[in-house]
Amino acid sequence: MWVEKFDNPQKEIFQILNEKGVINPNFVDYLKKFDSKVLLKAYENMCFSRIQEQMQMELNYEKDEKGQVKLVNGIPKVIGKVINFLSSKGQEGVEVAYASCLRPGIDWLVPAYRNNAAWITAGYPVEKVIQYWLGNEMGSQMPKGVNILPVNIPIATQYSHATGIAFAEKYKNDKGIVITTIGDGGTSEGEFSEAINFAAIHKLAVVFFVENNQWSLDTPTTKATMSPTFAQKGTAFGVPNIRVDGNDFFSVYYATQEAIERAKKGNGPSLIEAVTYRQNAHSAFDIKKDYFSAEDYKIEQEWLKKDPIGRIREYLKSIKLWDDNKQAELDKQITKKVNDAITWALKNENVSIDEIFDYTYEKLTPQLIEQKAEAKVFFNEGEKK
Ligand SMILES: Cc1ncc(C[n+]2csc(CCOP(=O)(O)OP(=O)(O)O)c2C)c(N)n1
Ligand SMILES: [Mg+2]
Repeated sequence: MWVEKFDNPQKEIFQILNEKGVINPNFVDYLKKFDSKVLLKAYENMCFSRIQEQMQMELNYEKDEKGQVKLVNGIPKVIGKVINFLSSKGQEGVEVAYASCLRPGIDWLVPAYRNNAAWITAGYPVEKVIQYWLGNEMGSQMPKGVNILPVNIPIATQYSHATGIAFAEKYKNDKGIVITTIGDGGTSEGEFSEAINFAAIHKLAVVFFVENNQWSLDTPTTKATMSPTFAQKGTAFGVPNIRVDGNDFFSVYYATQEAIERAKKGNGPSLIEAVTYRQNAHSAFDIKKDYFSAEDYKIEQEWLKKDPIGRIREYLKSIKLWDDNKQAELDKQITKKVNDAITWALKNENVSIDEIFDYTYEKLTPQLIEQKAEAKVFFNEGEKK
């Protein structure tokens, strides 16, 4: 019976450099010719994102007199300095790879909320990223020419924004392509399907990513869908799709370039499922222990061996592009840059009361005028009487 034969031929995961450092024999030449500048920059971005995330997260922890993070039952004590943060640790391989393919000022990145590594790579200034997570929405204001949409909390709406931008690019005869990304859980939202379908019908230049990091908050992927893969969801919309190893920078980079070429020729969107792993808890306020079973912790150990940064570092060392001295120097530079960014963000942490009230309506309503005055008194921003 045809129904029983139903399966996805692409259940297999495309890899160029696997977790043991073995190169796919069909791609030996591809790696040999890979631009070392692009590769080193990508590696730096991965390291940057990981160090920055850790330093930023530490703003949220209470520390003792010696500067050590205070632990309660083995978990850092949170003080709530950061409104929230959703870490891309473990997903740097996929995020840096697709963001490295964007042409600054031409193409668009339409992210979700867990895309720090992609933001940094695509040119979101780190001090603005930190300012946003400290609670000042001015952090979402991109410098001119940086085509990144703000952090997007309502799941899947970014897919529609991406399709809309690609439609506008086509309408205006512009040349930008759009990369957007969603989590595995996000594929259950209606907008996931609506956006892909519309983009397929109009042959829009969008590359749709699914970052399958095995978890949707506390729900494992196995409970999120009955599809054998997320990639095959594209088949229903007539959209070419592939499942790649999201911890292998090269396979993601290669697949993205192919999808971009397709889009540039006017052949429409593609869907790439990057199979990866969320190494941190869901967010700055989430505790894995509350829902992880002993088996989940075991599986996690296996994933940690596939870490995207370690894998690329070993490869770079094997081709003599990297060593421990270079790493120490890079870590030092990143730490300094992040420290400077944190200092700036802390100085620019507070948004003014005017900013909060002034931009929804052209003219403030009488109620808002009253509320603004009250807020100014409450927050001591009013004129001193
Ligand atoms: C429309 C909408 N519904 C629910 C939520 C609450 N929520 C925040 S994160 C999350 C899980 C998402 O998991 P996934 O799509 O796999 O992304 P990940 O966090 O793993 O990157 C949910 C349900 C939300 N932000 N937006
Ligand atoms: Mg997920």
